[in-house]
Amino acid sequence: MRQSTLCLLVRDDEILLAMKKRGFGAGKWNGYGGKPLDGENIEQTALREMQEEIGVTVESADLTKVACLEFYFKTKKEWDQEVSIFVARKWTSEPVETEEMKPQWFKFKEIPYDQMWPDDKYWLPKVLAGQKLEGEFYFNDDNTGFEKFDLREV
Ligand code: 6OG
Repeated sequence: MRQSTLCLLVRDDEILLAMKKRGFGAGKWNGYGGKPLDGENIEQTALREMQEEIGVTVESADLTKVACLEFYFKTKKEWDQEVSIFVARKWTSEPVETEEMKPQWFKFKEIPYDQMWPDDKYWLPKVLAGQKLEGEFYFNDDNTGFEKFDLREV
């Protein structure tokens, strides 16, 4: 299955989300990330995407893999993907808006789940509470919810 990455910066009780301005997931708040280039491992992809999409540099030692989630789209099989999710609490340079994303800090209690992918409200609170997860989500016909999903702490 197609691989992708999703990265989240966290400080104290705040998370940096970014508004996706174009492409897959446009109009939603999300982490930043994308697909590996040829020859890249998944950590290298995560580090490159954070640099490209919000202009921050993270050292590989400061990147923690927190989840691996598989998404299945009933009506858009070409969207099926396995997303590796990373959290970083240390980085250099301030996040900046780019052509692809507009970053903004949110208090954990004010995360705009109604403007995010519908899976996020299930896994993100657990990740922010320190859990490591794996799971599968099977979207319904209009991609607003799930026919079934399974989420496990690992
Ligand atoms: P590009 O393909 O545009 O990157 N992504 C998801 N993120 C969340 N929160 N939920 C999902 O549920 C997702 N499916 C994909 C992975 C797409 C970005 O969107 C993430 C990538 O960071 C379906 O390069």
